[in-house]
Amino acid sequence: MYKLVIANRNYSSWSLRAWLYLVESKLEFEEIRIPLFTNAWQEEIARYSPGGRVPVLLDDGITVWDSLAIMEYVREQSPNAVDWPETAAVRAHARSVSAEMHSGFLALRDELPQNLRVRHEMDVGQLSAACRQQIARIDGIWAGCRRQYGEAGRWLFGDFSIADVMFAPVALRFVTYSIHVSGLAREFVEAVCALASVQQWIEAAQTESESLSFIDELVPAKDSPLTPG
Ligand SMILES: N[C@@H](CCC(=O)N[C@@H](CS)C(=O)NCC(=O)O)C(=O)O
Repeated sequence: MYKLVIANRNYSSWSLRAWLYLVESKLEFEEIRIPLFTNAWQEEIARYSPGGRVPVLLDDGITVWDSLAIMEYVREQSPNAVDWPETAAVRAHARSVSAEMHSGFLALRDELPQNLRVRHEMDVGQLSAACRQQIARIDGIWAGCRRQYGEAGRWLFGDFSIADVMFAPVALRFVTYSIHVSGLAREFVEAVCALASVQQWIEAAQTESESLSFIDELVPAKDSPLTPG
């Protein structure tokens, strides 16, 4: 059985992606949870991954780290796992926006960190220009996908795909910080929030006792010690 190493549900968006992928793929796995940035964090995570970050997937002597590598590995192993869209052109589109998410939106990730337990009326004017531009870009990606593929289903590319997993935590950040998106983009936020697995993750996040003050108090990113992502 797979083992998945994750961090705090409340704060760790990359953990959420790998977990959501396995759950929506209906695969069984055991969870190993290591809270971020405790005294034991570095020593604990080093036991599982040379990269020192979560998520990490352990499969019978094989270690896979990094969310996208985990999803690619699992989809190769399991024919029924959540996949990319079927058509080459749509798949290329889904891969492009997913790669854009995986490697980008750094200002947004810094300034609007995942914090599922709270609601914060963010004054968008206080965000950096880069962050505001990234919010607009994400709105454009989601709205564009819904416009193009909305008739095929409720997700970005019709059926639920790896692209939805990549963007799901961003939808939740927009809820946490009351970030407004356009009507079509809103459909994606609503679809993510309605997912039973996402609700299950959020409920579990609410029972966690750890608190990362630099996120809870919204300390500017340059002053925060490490990046929960
Ligand atoms: N590109 C990685 C990012 C993983 C990542 O940044 N994880 C954060 C938690 S959400 C982490 O482990 N941070 C620990 C640290 O910065 O030391 C992925 O896709 O898995």
